[in-house]
Amino acid sequence: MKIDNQELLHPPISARTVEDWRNDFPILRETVRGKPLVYLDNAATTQKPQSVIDAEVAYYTHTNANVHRGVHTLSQRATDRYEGARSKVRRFINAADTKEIVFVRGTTEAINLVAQSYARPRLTADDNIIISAMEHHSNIVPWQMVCAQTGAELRVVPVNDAGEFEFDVFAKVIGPRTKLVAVTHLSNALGSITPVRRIIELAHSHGVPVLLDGAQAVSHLGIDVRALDCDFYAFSGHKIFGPTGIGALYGKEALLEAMPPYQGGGDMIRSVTFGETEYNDLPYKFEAGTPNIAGAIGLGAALDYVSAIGLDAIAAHERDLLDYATGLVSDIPGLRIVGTAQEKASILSFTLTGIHAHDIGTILDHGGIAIRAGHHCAMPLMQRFGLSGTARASFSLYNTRQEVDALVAGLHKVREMFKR
Ligand code: C6P
Repeated sequence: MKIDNQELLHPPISARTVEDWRNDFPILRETVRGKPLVYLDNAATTQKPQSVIDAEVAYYTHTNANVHRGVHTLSQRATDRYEGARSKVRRFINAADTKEIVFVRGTTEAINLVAQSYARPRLTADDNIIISAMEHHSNIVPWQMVCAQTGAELRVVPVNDAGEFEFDVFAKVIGPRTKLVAVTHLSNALGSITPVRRIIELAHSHGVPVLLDGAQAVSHLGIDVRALDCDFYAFSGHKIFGPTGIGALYGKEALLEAMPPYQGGGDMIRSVTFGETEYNDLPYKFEAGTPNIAGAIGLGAALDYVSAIGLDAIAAHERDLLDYATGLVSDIPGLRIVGTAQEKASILSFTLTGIHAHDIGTILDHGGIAIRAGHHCAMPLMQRFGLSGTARASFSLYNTRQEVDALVAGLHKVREMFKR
């Protein structure tokens, strides 16, 4: 099948049901240990609709060539598709220009890029960077590294017992020597939504730019980088139904323009002699080497898919699942929900008294139910709650109330097994 226009693959979705959405995802027909797969590990990675799989296959079947290099037809086609994907990312997050969209491997690489290219040249031993206590390691370690390189201080805004960002502390911690604020938009371990508008407003009143880690938020909350007025926004394609190994860094043009390249190599140059190199324009200055062309095209297809359904419809469905699951698990003796923020989305993290999270995950897997168990790459946050880890169910558009029922039945079974 030749696929030229992904938009044609999905009819307007308002009239479609969750059952239709499920049919778009072939992996949901898999069985695990003889049971229908119940996939509740969407915060780790989402499954891929057929249109994304088809887009990658179509690219390799009909278009594969390197980009920005060839005069031949295939190379021009590949370049058009790759740059078309960049336009889709721009539209999806409402950036002003495609110059502001840098393709990267994912959120992790995007944050490392900003740490090394924006922060490092600006930091001295008198400066500081602010993060929060609920950051993923990807939004902690790059800042620790750059602080070690420059002598700058890493300041951490605490979260309260519900897992909410302590804004009042933030207002005290930010100061004249703060060079950057980097916070998650939606916590992967708690589901808390960070008050990013207030954070950005306050940071900007101090002249401090803000990076948002949008790894989780991108598939649950509508992102409008211009309305948010954030300075950098990082996300991964695989968490929004796209392929692994591709993501995007949004940066305001003036900031990106002033930053040196992150890596050197082909495509990021305009001219090279042994004496010196003139760098390419944005965003290519930050895309050294052959990029993940198929991945970018797959990401474009994923964003088409989400846009056709509409994030409002997705969020409403996920809200229903989260409320339904929260109500049911609250009746399970010994179950404690970790993360009870007022503003929350799509993630249910919990512990069961006397039962290790890995045991919960393993027993549920025997029933075909996939959740994540452990520290969720947020070890300092686990320490804040005095835990080694939690069990985490995370919902997506294709999950159903029946699947939540299966999870709850599985948790009752876990308790029974540990009673003996
Ligand atoms: N969280 C989870 O199970 P990468 O690996 O670069 O695509 O994304 C890293 C990352 C950064 N920030 C947040 C808030 C995240 O949730 C993640 C990835 C997965 O929670 C895998 S550890």
